[in-house]
Amino acid sequence: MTIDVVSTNPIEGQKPGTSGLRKKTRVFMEPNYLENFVQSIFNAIGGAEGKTFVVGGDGRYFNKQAIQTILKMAVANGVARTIVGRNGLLSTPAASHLIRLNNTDGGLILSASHNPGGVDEDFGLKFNTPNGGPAPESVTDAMFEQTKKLQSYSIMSAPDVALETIGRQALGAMQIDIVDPVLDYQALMQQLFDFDKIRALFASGFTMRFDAMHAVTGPYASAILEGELGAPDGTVVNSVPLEDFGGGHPDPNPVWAKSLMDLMMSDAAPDFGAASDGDGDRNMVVARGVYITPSDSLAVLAANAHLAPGYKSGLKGVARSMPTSAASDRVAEKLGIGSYETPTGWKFFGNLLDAGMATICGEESAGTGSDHVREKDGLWAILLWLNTIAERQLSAAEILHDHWSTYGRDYYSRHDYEAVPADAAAGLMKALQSKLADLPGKSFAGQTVKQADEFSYHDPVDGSVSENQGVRIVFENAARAVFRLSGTGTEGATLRLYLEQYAPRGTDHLKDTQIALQSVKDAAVEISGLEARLGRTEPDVMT
Ligand code: VG1
Ligand code: CO
Repeated sequence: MTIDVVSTNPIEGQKPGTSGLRKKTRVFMEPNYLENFVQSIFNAIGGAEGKTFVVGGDGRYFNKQAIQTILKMAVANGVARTIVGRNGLLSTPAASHLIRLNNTDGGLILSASHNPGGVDEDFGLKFNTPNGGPAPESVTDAMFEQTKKLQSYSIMSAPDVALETIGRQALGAMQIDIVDPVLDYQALMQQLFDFDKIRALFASGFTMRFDAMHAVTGPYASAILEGELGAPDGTVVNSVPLEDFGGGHPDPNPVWAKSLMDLMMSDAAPDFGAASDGDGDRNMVVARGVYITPSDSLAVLAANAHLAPGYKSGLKGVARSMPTSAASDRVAEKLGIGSYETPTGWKFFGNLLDAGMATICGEESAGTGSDHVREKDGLWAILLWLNTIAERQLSAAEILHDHWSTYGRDYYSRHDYEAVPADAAAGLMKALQSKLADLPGKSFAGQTVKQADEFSYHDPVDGSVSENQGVRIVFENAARAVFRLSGTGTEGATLRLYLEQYAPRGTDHLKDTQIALQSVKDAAVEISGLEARLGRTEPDVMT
């Protein structure tokens, strides 16, 4: 029986951010809240009648209940077929792949990514379009408009679907296919990489630790690294997805993956370390004794991708988000291919990938990926590193040092000031914006401003314009500071300060990162009046 619920609690004005709608779990659990957003999605894409969608999430608290609601709403909205990961699990890149592989009309992905999970933590939902990528702004704007005028939603009252049983079942007139979350994704990785070479690498005694952070990539990493590639049992740790990710933030960075970092910096370090986030789209890679920044990882992967079978004909172009360092631009220049600078958020890479202008994309926030799907892909990046190590027969640290001696080093760090009052953060940005024109030529903490502006993106494919994408301050000596407000936080505001200093070929590449960035940080803090405005002297997280 389908019922139309008159919504007594419309989610008026809930705007999807960098990566869908993210809120406290309890907000999503409020009566009608999730339902209203799902109905807004269906309405915003011209209805769901006769369509096929992929549905799955990162397994966090409320994942399964939310999927039951989505399935009952899907059938009430006339959806013909849904493809659902067993037990409601799908990593974001695996969901993107299934959307493409099955020529579907898109997918609903349940995740708050790197944010913690649990009843008092975070939840999220986003819609991906038929190309497998996050909905572009035109679509998320349409969802937002729907949230403002929605009066009711449709849902079927029915018993819960058996999410644990692989195979086909029916819910009313809708077909539901429960699939193994790993199989198709694993087959795709096998096409892209030389599994025989990587298997031989492990067989020769190469050691690795992969920290799944109790999140969704555990089953993927266990099946691929230990099952298929012969890495010793125990290579993958924290491999069982938990609803609260074991109480941590499933954010693969030196702060939240500290035990992996400590191991990699110790005498007991294996040859290679890696981790991925809640929904499996981010990655951290660590060489023995050296943390590899995501910006450097993107550049190294772009420079070496042709060594893997899936990329042997070379890259068409490399794209990075604006706050990501210029390291990948240097590689694109040397390769003579296009390089693109987009706003933060994977959705902006979609058009470049679809148009065949870029093959590899990356963000400073530990996201790297390629045109194999339309999301960033943590395990993909780790496998490309392994393929590179196996081909070049060098350690990860040797590959990194060789990269720096070829291209120079872009020292890089992001400083996050979390949960600051939203008005203080907005005030800081506003004050900065109003003084940008006066900055060039002035000196702060020994750094002279060369150029200061606010980034706006003109999509070269569809001509759309995205304004207010962060403030950039470029200094005379190849340094840069970027200020941006996070679009994924759920508490107050998070100010991100991105710092970068280039050290050309032949100069010292072995400085401590924070020391190398001290003067650009001091200049950025002085220009923005950050300490007085936010009442903070130190960031909460430095990555
Ligand atoms: C952050 C990152 C951004 C990333 C986004 C989603 O956004 O900075 O690079 O695309 O998270 O990542 P923000 O607006 O908080 O800076 V995740 O792994 O959703 O999927
Ligand atoms: Co993620």
